[in-house]
Formats: sequence, structure tokens, C-alpha cells
Amino acid sequence: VQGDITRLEVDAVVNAANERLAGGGGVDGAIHRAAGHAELQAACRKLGGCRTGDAKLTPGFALPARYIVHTVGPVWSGGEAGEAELLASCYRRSLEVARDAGCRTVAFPAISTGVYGYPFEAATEVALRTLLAVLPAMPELERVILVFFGSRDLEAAQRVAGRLRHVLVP
Ligand code: AR6
Repeated sequence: VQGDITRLEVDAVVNAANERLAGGGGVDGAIHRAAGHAELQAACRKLGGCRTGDAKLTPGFALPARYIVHTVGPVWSGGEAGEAELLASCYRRSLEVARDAGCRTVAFPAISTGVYGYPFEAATEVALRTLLAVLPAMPELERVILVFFGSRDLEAAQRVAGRLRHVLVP
């Protein structure tokens, strides 16, 4: 879907954070503002940071979502530094953390495709392939939503999904 992830009524929204979980720009800034920066920052501080590819949970505070799963995507540095594996790990770990908290519905932004510079279509392919690989083993998760901020991103994601149709719908 296209939209602002901070508005979604889901059990968990995923945040594209940084390793310090210190807040920032992009979707991270929007989530901190909408959740209530002071409370969220205090909760994040207790987590002791988050490694790239991993994910950690906080309450959603003032968000409609019950929880925030903070994950840290890789910074793009040409594609030969394990970026795809790290990005796949973000999606997988975020779903595990959400599932373990009892969530049934989870919304993701396009992790790493803003400030961190991951090429959008390549990142979307990693996202879709990873969801397809891990969701069959997670029946607790009823609905996973990929949220794209702009209409051009949504259209690009739809093109990627079209190219992967043979993989997505066996
Ligand atoms: N709802 C949905 N998607 C959004 C929203 C929103 N409200 N706002 C932005 N996006 P980015 P990254 C999209 O840069 O590349 C932060 O400073 C945006 O269009 O937010 O993983 C952190 O603290 C883009 O497609 O995350 C880190 O330091 C996508 O979200 C760093 O940026 C991700 O862009 C993380 O960089």
C-alpha cells in the first residue's frame, strides 16, 4: 500500500532505525514524532542499541500500532558487502520479534532505501523473496503490509512484484 506508516492500525510497525536507536530522519523521525519522542527515546535507550540486520521491540506509545519493531538496515556500499543478506535478516528478525510478542499484523517501510541508499528495486526484491521464504513457517502472522511512502515507490514495487510473480505465486 501507499501511505504514512505512522497512521496504520496494525499490531506492529517496523522502524528503519540506526544502530544506536537514537532516532533520526526519514521514517524513523516520523515514527518518533508520532509515537512521542521523549517516551520512545527513553524506551530505546534501555535496549542498548541494535546490530545491523537485527530487530528490537518497544511499545508503540501514541501510535495506533501497539508495538514498534526497530530494525537496522544495511548502508548500501555497492552490493558486495553482504547488504542483501543483512536486509533479508532485517525482514526475518522483525517478523520473529513481532510474532514472539503475539502480533498478527505487521507493517514494514522500505528499509534502507532512503538515507541508507539501497537501490529501491533490488531492496524490494529482497523484501518480497524473504517474506515468501519465511512466512509459511509463521502461521501466527495473518497480514504483512509493505508500506511505500510515494506513489512512484508503490508503482516500482508493483513492477518488481510482477517480475517475481512466478516465484510469489508458484
Ligand atoms: N511512512 C512510510 N515510509 C516512509 C515514511 C513514512 N512516514 N517516511 C519515509 N518513508 P529512511 P533508511 C520511506 O531514510 O534508508 C534515519 O535517519 C522513505 O521514502 O527513513 O533505512 C535512521 O535514523 C524510504 O523509502 O530509512 C537511520 O539513520 C524508506 O521509508 C537512517 O535514516 C526508508 O528511508 C535509516 O535509513
